[in-house]
Amino acid sequence: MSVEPSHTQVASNIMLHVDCDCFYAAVEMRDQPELIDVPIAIGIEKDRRGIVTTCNYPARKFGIKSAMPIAQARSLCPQLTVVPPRMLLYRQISAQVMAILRGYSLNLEVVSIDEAYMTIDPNLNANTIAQTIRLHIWQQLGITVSIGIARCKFLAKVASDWQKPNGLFEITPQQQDDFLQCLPVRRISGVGPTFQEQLKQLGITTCGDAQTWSLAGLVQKFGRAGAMLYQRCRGVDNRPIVEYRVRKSVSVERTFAEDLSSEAICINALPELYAAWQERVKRTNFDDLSLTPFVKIKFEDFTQTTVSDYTQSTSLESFIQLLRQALVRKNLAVRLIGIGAKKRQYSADQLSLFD
Ligand code: TTP
Ligand code: MG
Repeated sequence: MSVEPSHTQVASNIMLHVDCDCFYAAVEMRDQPELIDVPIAIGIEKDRRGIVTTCNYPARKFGIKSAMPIAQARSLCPQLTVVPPRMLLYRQISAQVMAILRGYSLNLEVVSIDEAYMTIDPNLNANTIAQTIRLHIWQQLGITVSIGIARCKFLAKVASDWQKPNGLFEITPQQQDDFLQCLPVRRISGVGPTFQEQLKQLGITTCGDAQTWSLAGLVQKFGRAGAMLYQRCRGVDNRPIVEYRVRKSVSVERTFAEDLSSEAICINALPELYAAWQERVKRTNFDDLSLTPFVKIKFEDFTQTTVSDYTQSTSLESFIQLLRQALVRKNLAVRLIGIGAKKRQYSADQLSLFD
């Protein structure tokens, strides 16, 4: 059966990806303008193990990044100003950003504290709307956002990053093919360092390179990830806007000032983490019976491992048992312990019972 293209077909919606620029740092610079032109990082420096949550663009020039130990950031930039985070304020501003966005489209998906996808009517001028949104957020909240415009989520996200900070970039349907030819595959979310390396071995570094591969070839090499790559490198991404996300896990973690050097010391650290985790669970709608507990540890060499067991309950004893299993995987001191629980996976049939 052949399918004739329909000329009356309604053009699909235009996708916008909105992402605040150096979000936590932007809020601090707004409130303390003397920080605008100096390198700053947001984090807690009270012990040697603090981590950079984010940093402003002057700090990025020194190579400082999110998730880097503050000590390392300081060695890259001795004059770095470290500002403690004000999470409550960031959450409030995040809610205000999202409220502004909802004024422009009700089809909105909040992806993280500073990022959302939204669709707009194809008959409207996306560029004008995006500029209006950027100005609106700047005037009302005093922070800048970057916006990407494209025909799907993946390209809209690439586009919002393209001219960061304070940028606006559109990939029009006419430009899309040329844009993809040169786009590095590492820009596709899901193509991490290991996958990138495997692709490089095959001579694939850009989406254009990947397009020369057949679906069967990519699937044979990489399974589902190969099928995803086949689609994305052609600009195909049918993921819709998901307005309400269901929280799938609740966890807490702690990086210790000194590495924990024995099993007993690690176990001693658990009750405090467990209490913090229970507090967090109380604030969500998690039902104890549907949870699978897990423990994550990061060793002194920065490798990490996670153990979970759906047959276990979420009692402190269960977490201790999981922690023991994780610890035997490497004979190294422990830098970080995280505990948490995730919702059990149900089949589609079972899920419909809860609609
Ligand atoms: P991002 O949007 O990833 O980063 P950003 O807004 O700071 O910078 P960019 O201009 O590149 O978008 O994350 C949003 C916020 O989430 C960030 O301001 C701080 C927080 N965050 C962490 O706490 N830890 C992390 O590892 C990352 C990546 C972000
Ligand atoms: Mg951001």
